[in-house]
Amino acid sequence: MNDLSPMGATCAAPLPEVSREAIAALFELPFLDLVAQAHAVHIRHHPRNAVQLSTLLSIKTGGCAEDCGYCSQSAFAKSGVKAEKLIDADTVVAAAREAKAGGSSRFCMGAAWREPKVRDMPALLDMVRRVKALGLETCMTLGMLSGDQADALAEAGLDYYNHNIDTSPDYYDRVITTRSFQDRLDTLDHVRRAGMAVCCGGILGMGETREDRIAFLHALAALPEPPDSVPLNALVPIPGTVLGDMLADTPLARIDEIEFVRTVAAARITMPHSVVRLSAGRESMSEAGQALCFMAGANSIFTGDRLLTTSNKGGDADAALFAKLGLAPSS
Ligand code: SAM
Ligand code: DTB
Ligand code: SF4
Repeated sequence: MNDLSPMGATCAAPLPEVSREAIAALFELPFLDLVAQAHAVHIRHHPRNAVQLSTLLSIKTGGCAEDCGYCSQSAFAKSGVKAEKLIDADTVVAAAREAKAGGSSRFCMGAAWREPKVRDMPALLDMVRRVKALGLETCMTLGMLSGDQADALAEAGLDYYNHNIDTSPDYYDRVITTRSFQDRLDTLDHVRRAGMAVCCGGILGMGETREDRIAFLHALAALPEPPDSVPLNALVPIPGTVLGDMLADTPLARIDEIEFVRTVAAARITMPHSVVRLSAGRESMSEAGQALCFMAGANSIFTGDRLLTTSNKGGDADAALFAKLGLAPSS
C-alpha cells in the first residue's frame, strides 16, 4: 500500500510513480475522505499545526516581454502597471529586514523579466548575499535561467528558485505563447542541477478543466524530482489582462473554493514531502476555506500586505487567523 491507497496507509519505501488515473481517482473521492487522507499524509511527513511564512518583493516591476494571460506585468496587458527599473539593493535589504521582523523565514524577490540579462547579474548576486546575511532563506523568480546563471545564483547563496509550469501541458498554450512548456522544464533542470531547491506550481481558476488540474499535478509529480515547494495560486483577476477580463465576463469560470481545497489535498498526497504554499488569491478566500487548505496539507503562505502588483491578506489578518486556528509559524 502507498499514500495513494484509499486508506492512506504508511509506506516506508519510495513512492511509486503517481499515474494520472490515480490522481483522477483522488479528485473523485468524497470530499471529507479526500481531506482526511491528505491530512494523514501531511502529519506523517510534516510538523503539525505549523505554517511557513514567506514575504514577496517585486524588485523589477512591469514591462515584461512575455504574454502570460494572467499577468499585470506583461507589456501586452492594459493593466496600468508601469515598467520600472531594477530597484537598488539597499531598498531590497530594508524590505527583507522588515519581513524578518514580521515573522517571515523566507524572502522572495520577483522580477518581471523573460530572463535576467548579463548586466543584471552582479546586482542580483549582491541582493542574494545581503538578504542571506540577515539570516533569511532566499528565493528569486526572474524568468528563464541559463545553466551558468543558475550556478552563479546558487554560489551566491540563493536557496530557492521559483519558476512555475502554471497549468497542464495541454492548457499551457492557451495562457502563454511567448515561451513553451519545455522552456520552463529546461530552467527547472538548470535550477536543480545548480543545487538550489525548486519552487514550482501554478494557477487554478484560469478556465482550465479538472482534467487540466489533474494533468498539472501529474506534470509536477513527474518531474525528475518533485518540487521542494509547490505554490498553488488562485487566479487574481486583474482588469486589463486577458484572463482577468475573461473572468469578468464569465464569473463561473472562477475556481470554486471546494475544488481549490481538493487540488491542495491531491497535491499533498501526490507530493508528500513537498511544502505546499497557499499563494495568490488568499485575499478572496474565506477563513474557513483557508483552514480547509491547511487541513488538506497546505503548510506555507505569503504573508505581508503585498504580493507583486496586488494586495495580500497578510500581517494582522494572518496573525488573527493563526490564533483562531492554533497555528504557529515554522521555519
Ligand atoms: N517573471 C517571472 C516568471 O514568470 O517566472 C517571475 C514572476 S511571475 C509574476 C511568478 C508567478 O506568479 C507566475 O508564474 C504565476 O504563476 C503567478 N502569478 C502571476 N500573476 C498572477 C495572478 N494574476 N494570479 C495568480 N497568480 C499569478
Ligand atoms: C507564485 O507562484 N506566486 C507568487 C510568486 N510565485 C512569485 C506571485 C503571485 C503574483 C500575484 C499577482 C501580482 O501580485 O501581481
Ligand atoms: Fe513576465 Fe512573469 Fe508576468 Fe509572465 S508572469 S508576463 S514572465 S512577469
